[in-house]
Amino acid sequence: MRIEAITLHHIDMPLVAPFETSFGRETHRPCILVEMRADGRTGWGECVAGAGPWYAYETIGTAWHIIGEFLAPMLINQDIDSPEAIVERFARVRGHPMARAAVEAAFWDIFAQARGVSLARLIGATRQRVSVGVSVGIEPTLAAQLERIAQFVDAGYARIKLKIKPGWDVAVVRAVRERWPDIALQVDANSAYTLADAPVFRELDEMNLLLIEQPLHHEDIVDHARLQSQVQTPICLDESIHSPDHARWALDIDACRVINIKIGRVGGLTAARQIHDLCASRGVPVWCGGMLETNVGRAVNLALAALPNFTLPGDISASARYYHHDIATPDFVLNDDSTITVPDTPGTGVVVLPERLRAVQVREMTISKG
Ligand code: OSB
Ligand code: MG
Repeated sequence: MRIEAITLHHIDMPLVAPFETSFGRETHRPCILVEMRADGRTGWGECVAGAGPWYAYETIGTAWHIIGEFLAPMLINQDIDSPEAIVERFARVRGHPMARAAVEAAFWDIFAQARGVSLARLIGATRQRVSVGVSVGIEPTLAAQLERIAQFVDAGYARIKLKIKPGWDVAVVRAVRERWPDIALQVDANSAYTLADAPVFRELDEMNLLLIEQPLHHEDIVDHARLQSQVQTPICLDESIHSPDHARWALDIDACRVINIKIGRVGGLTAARQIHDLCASRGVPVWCGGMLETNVGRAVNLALAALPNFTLPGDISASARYYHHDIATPDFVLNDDSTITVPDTPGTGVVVLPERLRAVQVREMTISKG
């Protein structure tokens, strides 16, 4: 397939409700959509880099630069016949996984369309519906936090993830456990603690949590291994895992017993699938993380989460939990059994709506030959 043009769309989407983590509070989510044209087909990929370098060092600005100046020019007017060929061409790029992943995703969309199959089927998905939960942001008061969780439980989410930070942890989790003694519950610290906080995690260890996500430094695996040796609850790494090698290193030293796989953070769907396979071979469960994606990114997350070793519920909530008017259709809805149905039409299974896109677009740039 000859890649003719790549257009970047920087958009800014107002969230249905503010989302607060240990690194900050967000009311809007900007992202870059990558539109790729090849052989008369159009594929779309979503870049999950944020407004600022808080969750990761990549931002809208760095991704715009890296895709526009380096990644897109490596592909324009080239014959690319598989996603692996893209991975090979990008292999000499250090870092910038979110930028690489977005371009690779756009190609996967075209590649699946050309074969007339859904992305999920193409990558080896084994289920039609995937179990999902909801990642609940930090609220200003405990009462508001409990109310917010109650809304999601009432909406049918069977797994709740609480964001924690120093001063907003044990007491909050205890209150949630008292109100919902049996609900599947996990916490995510987004790197807000150090090993000196081990006593906090020993207390959380008594609260029947599915896992404790990324308690320590975003680049650390050594201290995570030390903490894992002190608690029974599985530690799950998010921020620390940027590639299949990172996953292997972390598992080799027992730094975690679960991995949150995010396609953007690990540099693409190919790498995400490799981490899935590695974890499966070692009996380590994985789940699909989320980055408040639009339906473009969510569709790819659903295809990934349909692979067999995604045995824990993903952070893939219904479209309406994020945006009033998504830029792509159809919207994803929550089924009665806290699952979301995996798209089964050719490609990623979603279609971008040009007028919706225009309404939220900040800037646009096309890279093409001549
Ligand atoms: O740590 O998993 C995280 C959103 C932005 C950045 C980091 C994280 C998150 C989430 C949101 O938890 C999950 C979702 O998309 O529903
Ligand atoms: Mg996380």
